[in-house]
Amino acid sequence: MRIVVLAGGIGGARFLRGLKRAVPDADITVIGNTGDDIHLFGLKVCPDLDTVMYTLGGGINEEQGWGRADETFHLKEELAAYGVGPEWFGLGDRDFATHIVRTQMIGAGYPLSAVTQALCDRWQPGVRLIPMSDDRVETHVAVEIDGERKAIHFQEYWVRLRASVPAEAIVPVGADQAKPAPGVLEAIAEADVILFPPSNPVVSIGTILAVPGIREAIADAGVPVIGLSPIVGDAPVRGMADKVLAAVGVESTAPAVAEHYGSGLLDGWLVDTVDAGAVERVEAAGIRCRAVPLMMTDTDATAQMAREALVLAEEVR
Ligand code: GDP
Ligand code: FO1
Ligand code: CA
Repeated sequence: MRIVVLAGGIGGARFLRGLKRAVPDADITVIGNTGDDIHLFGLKVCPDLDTVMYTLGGGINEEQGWGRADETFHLKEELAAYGVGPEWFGLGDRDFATHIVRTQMIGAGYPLSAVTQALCDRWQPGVRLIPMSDDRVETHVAVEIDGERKAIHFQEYWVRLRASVPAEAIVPVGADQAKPAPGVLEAIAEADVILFPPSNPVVSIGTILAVPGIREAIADAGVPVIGLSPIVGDAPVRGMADKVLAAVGVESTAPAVAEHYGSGLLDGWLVDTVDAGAVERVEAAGIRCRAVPLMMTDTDATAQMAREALVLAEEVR
């Protein structure tokens, strides 16, 4: 079975670990979000691609959900001693190596998709990980600080400000000019099923869908498209998705996120059992819906979520 998954960072990566356990023989292609990417200290950092690669490759810091296990921060401390920041973004020594290799290869002329493949040669994530685009896309957030409206990088909004001010708009800068990376449209066209894991609907999956051609390819693929809600009991399970959903005028509830994707894109939607009361509303929007446990407490529980998604796919096929 050929499965295509659109993934952000932690939510996408943890779901993929469960999916791999549920269907060990599946051919899984992951289309990764690169809107979170940031250039720091002259290096290109791709948080969501790295979170997927490290999580599936066994190198992730499990408690944190991002960055490397067994990490140290000597390099960051030495840079800070020179007064060189930003101090608010925690790049560790082990993680730095990934960004150095990536930046060096890009400087040598390799596209990000080829670089990602080379990095995955080491980590062996057991899926084909492709960035959504080789072109630079950077999510910016419009905020008002001290009466002044400005656009800041998504990481500054998320990590430095902890989403503490309202997001007035989310702009995937460069997305309109970006082309899907090689293999993205082909994987979608050849898929047997397409899954939206419980990733952020705005700044993870929304950014991938903003690359011209990807949304259309998914809608035209003619195979089941099934999503799993990242919102449980009217709040994100983790992170601050409510802040970015508000910016696009979507309430933080499981049915509202399904309606935001819409029946033109989604065929099926899984909500958590605590949101069972929302099933009817989702089905009224033309999207088949089931309520099942959606907490990724461990890989077995997550594998069960993946199985439920595949069962729903067969129901709508
Ligand atoms: P990020 O790029 O690291 O923010 O990760 P993603 O975009 O892939 O996923 C973030 C989303 O995962 C958040 O909106 C969370 O609500 C959601 N999430 C995290 N853990 C769980 C879980 O156990 N169950 C569900 N349903 N959603 C989760
Ligand atoms: N998230 C944080 O909350 N604080 C950090 O200092 C931080 C550093 C970091 C370094 C590398 C990396 O791959 C991810 C990192 N993240 C950090 C996570 C990440 O930037 C965000 O959680 C996601 O991009 C949100 O979607
Ligand atoms: Ca992310």
